[in-house]
Amino acid sequence: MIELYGTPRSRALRISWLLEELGIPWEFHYIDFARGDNRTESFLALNPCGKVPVIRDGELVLTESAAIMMYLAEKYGAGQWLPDAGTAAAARHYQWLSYIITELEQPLWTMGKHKFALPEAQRVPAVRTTAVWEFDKAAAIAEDWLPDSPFLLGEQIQVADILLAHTLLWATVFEQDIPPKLAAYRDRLSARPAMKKALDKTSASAQ
Ligand SMILES: N[C@@H](CCC(=O)N[C@@H](CS)C(=O)NCC(=O)O)C(=O)O
Repeated sequence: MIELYGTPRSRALRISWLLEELGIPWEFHYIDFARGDNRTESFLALNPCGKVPVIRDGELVLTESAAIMMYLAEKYGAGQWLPDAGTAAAARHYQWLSYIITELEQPLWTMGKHKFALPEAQRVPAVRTTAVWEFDKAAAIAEDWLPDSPFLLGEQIQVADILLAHTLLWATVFEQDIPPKLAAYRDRLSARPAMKKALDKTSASAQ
């Protein structure tokens, strides 16, 4: 049984969504930031950063959402969720993962940090204008790169699809304009039943 620590709509949603797609049993531990659950000694022992998501799989405790996704897909994906290692498709998949995290998520998170996540004294509101500009530039390129196939690498959904769709959902929460092809892709991916199941299950634990 995989244990997932997080809050329903944080980066933990990438993991809960993928867990539902993989169809493996998992248990959710709600980490309430307002209550300080991420600052307790027991949580900091799992992740000294005090951040979610964290998973536990037997002896293994793992942090960093992209690393967790890759691990779960490799171990439980039955060869369906990642391209074969060493192929051009795998290289393209790595390119997408890196682009999503460093070019799309980074400016979004900069917006979030300077709006609500950082302690008030550390927030610099003007940084948000730059982050919006950076996000728009990166999203325009992703829009050009988005293939006509159902998923990023063709006919088969891969880890990077969940990561991109989740990041685009975040962009929407942060009220960013999303170019039309990416918006349609986000809507199509997030309509998958696994996404709703993940949200329902984690939201029920957060009551
Ligand atoms: N690079 C990490 C970032 C994790 C992260 O920043 N998580 C946020 C929620 S989405 C968090 O736990 N924030 C709490 C805090 O910063 O105190 C990942 O991808 O997992």
